[in-house]
Amino acid sequence: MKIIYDDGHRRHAPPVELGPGSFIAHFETPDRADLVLKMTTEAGLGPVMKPEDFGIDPVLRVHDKGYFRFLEDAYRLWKDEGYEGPAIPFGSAFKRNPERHPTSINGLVCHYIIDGAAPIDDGTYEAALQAANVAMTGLDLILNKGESSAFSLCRPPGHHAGPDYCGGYCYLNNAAIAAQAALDHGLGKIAVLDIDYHHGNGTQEIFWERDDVFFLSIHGEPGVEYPYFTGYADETGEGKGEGFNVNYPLPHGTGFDVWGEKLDDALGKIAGYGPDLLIVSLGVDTFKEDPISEFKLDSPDYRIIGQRIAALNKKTLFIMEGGYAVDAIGTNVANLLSGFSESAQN
Ligand code: Q9C
Ligand code: ZN
Repeated sequence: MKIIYDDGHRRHAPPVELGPGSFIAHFETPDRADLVLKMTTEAGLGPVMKPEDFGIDPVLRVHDKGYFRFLEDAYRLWKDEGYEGPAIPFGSAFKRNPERHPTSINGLVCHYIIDGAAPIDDGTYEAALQAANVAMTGLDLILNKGESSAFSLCRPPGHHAGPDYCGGYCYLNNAAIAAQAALDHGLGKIAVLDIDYHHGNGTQEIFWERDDVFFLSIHGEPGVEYPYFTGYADETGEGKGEGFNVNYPLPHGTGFDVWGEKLDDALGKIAGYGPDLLIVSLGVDTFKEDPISEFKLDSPDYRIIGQRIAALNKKTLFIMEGGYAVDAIGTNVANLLSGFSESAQN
């Protein structure tokens, strides 16, 4: 399985995020991607190739132009204002009117960044756009170059980014951008399976009223877990999208016995939908030793997850999302992709 990677992701390395009661070291570090690359290639996956440039058009099919321009300009405007450190909001525009845009940089930061875990630093825009290109390059391999699967080693991740906001370490929704591009290419139906520990609120929102993208997510209960506002089981989509959004919220402490049952249920629903392409939002923060998460999956479990996904026998694009126990993150991703590759029928 080809791996798409470029070390330009290192340009995004905010020193801090807002933790409870104080600033803390940013969990979403460059060495995450380095470890995933090391362990996947050592496991015999690859070859590794660089992303191609697909420009900003596929991004603007998913994201609001005003938001995208903000992402591009924010750090410069922030520095011009004389601030030290990355741009982090001190307020929330939770009652914002999308027709009204603040004009000051602080106003814009509070309008477009929904929480303290998406600092915008020097290089954030460039890295986020590159991650979207990493996703698009993986898609291109499947659509145009005869590959049946690919691993887009995106960093920063994307699934918390909505149409016009960033949050939770995410700036551009790499999985959503690839899904929309696949439809624009002519595919009819896409399934997005989100197995990151956190609910993929951004992907859910982007495709909420759509029946051509079926979104399924297994994650920590939003009552006690980030992002705290979506991920409940009764969120099923609206309009044409009714029934094409499925959430599996699970309590802290969930192990592979219960998690695996939800995976099987999700895979059964995906098989019934019959997508032309499966996109996996691949977070491994479900690992028992993840520093910010509360599920109890173990390293060998990831191989089984890969095997079960392979049994669907669909073209599959893996997009890297979260996972923070840096020593194990590489092993867990390598196990999942190895399990998939060993079991894949083509
Ligand atoms: N004390 C992803 O996994 N809250 N994002 C962190 C740390 C934000 C997770 C709290 C979690 C965002 C892509
Ligand atoms: Zn996560």
